[in-house]
Amino acid sequence: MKERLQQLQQDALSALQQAEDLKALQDVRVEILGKKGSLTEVMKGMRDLSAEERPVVGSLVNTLKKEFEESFAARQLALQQQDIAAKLASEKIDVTLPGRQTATGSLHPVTLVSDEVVDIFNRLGFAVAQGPEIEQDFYNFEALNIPKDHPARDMQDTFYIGDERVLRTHTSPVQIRTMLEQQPPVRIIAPGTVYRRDSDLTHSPMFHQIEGFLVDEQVTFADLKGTLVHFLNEFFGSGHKIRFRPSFFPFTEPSAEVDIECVICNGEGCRVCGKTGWLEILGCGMIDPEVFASVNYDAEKFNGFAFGMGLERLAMLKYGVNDLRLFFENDLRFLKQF
Ligand code: 2NM
Repeated sequence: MKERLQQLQQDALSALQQAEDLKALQDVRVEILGKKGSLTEVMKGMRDLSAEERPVVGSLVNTLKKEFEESFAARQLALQQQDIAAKLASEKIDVTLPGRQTATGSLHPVTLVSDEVVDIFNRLGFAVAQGPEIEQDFYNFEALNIPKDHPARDMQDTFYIGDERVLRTHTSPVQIRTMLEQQPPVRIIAPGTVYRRDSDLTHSPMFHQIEGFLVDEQVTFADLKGTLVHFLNEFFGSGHKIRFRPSFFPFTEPSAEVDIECVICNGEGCRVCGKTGWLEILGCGMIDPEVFASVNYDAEKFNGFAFGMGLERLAMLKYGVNDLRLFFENDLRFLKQF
């Protein structure tokens, strides 16, 4: 009996050692100590033993059982640690690997140029103003001293929405709205999308403008000149000659167009400047008293200047883009370069 038990124990302990995982280990335990386990069967059989044998076998069974439990616990711990080690090894990450690049997108070149122009004028005390793209005839034309028979009002040039409303053809209606809401002194810069019925290699029916104006007492053409020369030196870098040519706009008097020495060929003459050495860059002038009358400003007390320019044109010159259509096609190979 004693030998049989010792053999059983030896087999049980070696089965524990051979169990490869926790499940197999548990199976060994059931085989030995389960309801029909081999040691359990021995304990059941103790009934049939004699009174002298029973305590001897009982004590031996208890010792063996304790030994088995200890062995089991040790093996269990070893297998658990083995599991944790395997898990740690398989889940190991190299924190020094570079992260995955996320696609962040970038700003459109027209936005970049708009932001830069706004920034320059912000530093001069101009605030940004915006207005609707669908505009009433009054704000887009009437208040700007553009008469009823003016060619700019023609169906050929302007997108009409009914009789009274248009897609704004410039951002000047923003200035009218501002003047109707605020008394001088005012300094405003208005970037935005505008629309004209024009579509060819060098014209898009939707494009972008930035216009600005200043109204105060005692504003002179010298203030206009100083402001715009400062702007052009900031935007294109100083060192380019700048000239003011007389011009005409219904909403300014006197009016001028401003040219800058070609920033591509430095005045030598090239394709971009049409061999003239000069680039037309903006329009400007002293705000016409008729405009002040439309917004109920006292033209005897106040005067001011205004200016406007095309953002696509600025972007073409700044970034050396030679085809206007690139700004509207949204080809990522183009946009990714900014
Ligand atoms: C230009 C050229 C000259 C202009 C005038 C006004 C307003 F509303 F104050 F009268 N806003 N913008 C203006 C003047 C715009 O763009 C070529």
